[in-house]
Amino acid sequence: MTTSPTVDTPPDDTRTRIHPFSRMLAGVISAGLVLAVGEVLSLFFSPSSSPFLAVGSTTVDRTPSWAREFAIDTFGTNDKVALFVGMSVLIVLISAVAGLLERPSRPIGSVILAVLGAVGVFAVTQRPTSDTVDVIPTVVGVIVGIVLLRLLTRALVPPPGERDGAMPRRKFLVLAGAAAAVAVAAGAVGRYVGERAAGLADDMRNFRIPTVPAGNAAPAIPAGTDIGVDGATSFVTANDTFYRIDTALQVPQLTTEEWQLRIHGMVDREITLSWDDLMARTPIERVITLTCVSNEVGGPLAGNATWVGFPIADILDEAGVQADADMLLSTSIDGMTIGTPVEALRDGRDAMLAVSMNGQPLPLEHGYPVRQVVPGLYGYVSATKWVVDWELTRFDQAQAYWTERGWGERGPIKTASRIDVPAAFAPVSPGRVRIAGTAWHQHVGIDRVEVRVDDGPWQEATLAEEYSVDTWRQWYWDWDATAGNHNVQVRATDRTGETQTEERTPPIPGGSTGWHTRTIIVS
Ligand SMILES: Nc1nc2c(c(=O)[nH]1)N[C@H]1C(S)=C(S)[C@@H](COP(=O)(O)O)O[C@H]1N2
Ligand SMILES: [Mo]
Repeated sequence: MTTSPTVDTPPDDTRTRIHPFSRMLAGVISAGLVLAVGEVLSLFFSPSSSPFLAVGSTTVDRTPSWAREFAIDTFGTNDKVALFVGMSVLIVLISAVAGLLERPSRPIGSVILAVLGAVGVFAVTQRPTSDTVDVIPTVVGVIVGIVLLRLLTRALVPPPGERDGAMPRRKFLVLAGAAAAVAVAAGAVGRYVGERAAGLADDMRNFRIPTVPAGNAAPAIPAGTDIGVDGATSFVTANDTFYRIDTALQVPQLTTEEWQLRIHGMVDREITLSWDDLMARTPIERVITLTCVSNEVGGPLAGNATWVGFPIADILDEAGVQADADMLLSTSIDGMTIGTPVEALRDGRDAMLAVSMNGQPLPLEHGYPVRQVVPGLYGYVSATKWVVDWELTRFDQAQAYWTERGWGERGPIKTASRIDVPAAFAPVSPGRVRIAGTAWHQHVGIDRVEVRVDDGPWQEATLAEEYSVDTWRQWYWDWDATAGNHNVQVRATDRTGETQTEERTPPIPGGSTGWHTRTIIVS
């Protein structure tokens, strides 16, 4: 025990000279909180925004080659571990000193933390892929850490008039304990989630699209499937503009190694497919247009892509579907359930477990590593992304997610057509105007598209070349526009001869109906 200060010794500095161990602890815990806050916030930015990792990576980048060789020689494949241990020891030492030097009236320790933070900020800016905003996790972490250090240091000062004992004060212990617990928990969560993301990035980088035998390749896409009108829907939709619809607040992160598909229920044999099992099968390649039941008349929720995957029917045959099973209830890793009529999966159409979209692994948002694609059914009854479970069951025994919420049970696609060009409110001059758009009725086909202006006679539009009945069909029609406001309308007729109904119905429960109308101002 040191000499006790007298009541009239004013500066807290003297009094905080007690409890050196507690003060060092305060410094270390504060530095830990800086790192933990940085780690957690980095999840919302990029991996290179984690201060600890950024300092580590920048150190590696800047290590002279003799030191690097020394490290590899000495630590072998543990060189990364050695680096992190070394960094941790250094941080503990520096922050212990920071804690020791911090005084309520002389924030030397805070300045040391700020300097450590500056090193972190510098390291983040040195990362090849970092943005300016990536320094935010470090900066916020340092501010939180300094606030904690100041609070802890102040908690060690006994109130005026009170003689301090040998034990750190209770307020300090509670605060330090809580902060340490928060730092450890946050740091662990941050590291875990961050590592998962890094593992997934690796998995996607190493992903090999299965080689499709020549006989299973999709026919080449003829140039005539595109109509070449600026602003009109292109035949193939790029992955990054493909519509995305799902209930996932956070995109599921599932590696090929973690993925498996369990097939059970009304089957003769339960099967669990691993990624390798799936890859051992023979893939097919198909061009298929996907559409969403929630699409309003004229809406954007449709896209067309080249998919590589594995026929669902063959897998079902291996499991042996029992005669009275009429529903495949598929479940995704995030718990979405989708009920698909077994008939649609076994009637010869190209229903597939897709693993690739337009020559790329499935993008994460579109179901990496495995999703279903079924021509002719809306997505909500067929296109399960991140699919991991198949139960063969019956429509009178099971209900899928959207059916429980009032949507139709089976979801066959309705014929749809839409005007893309001229765009809404686009300035149009009198004279020849090319009106263009797309139309679809997957697995049935589009035979005719008609356009009319101001309730005049229907005029037949020119159709693009048909790729297959499973894809949409683009169209255009040339109009001699006169000045004024005009209503242009479109309707399509499918291969069965049925023309779209004029009756407007909302998307729920079975998809919207009605003719798409666009007002065009010609002046
Ligand atoms: N796991 C999961 N799969 C899902 C959904 C979902 O919410 N979760 N939505 C479905 C719906 S409603 C549609 S229209 C399609 C959309 O697929 P996309 O986002 O790849 O365009 O995915 C289907 N698959
Ligand atoms: Mo959908």
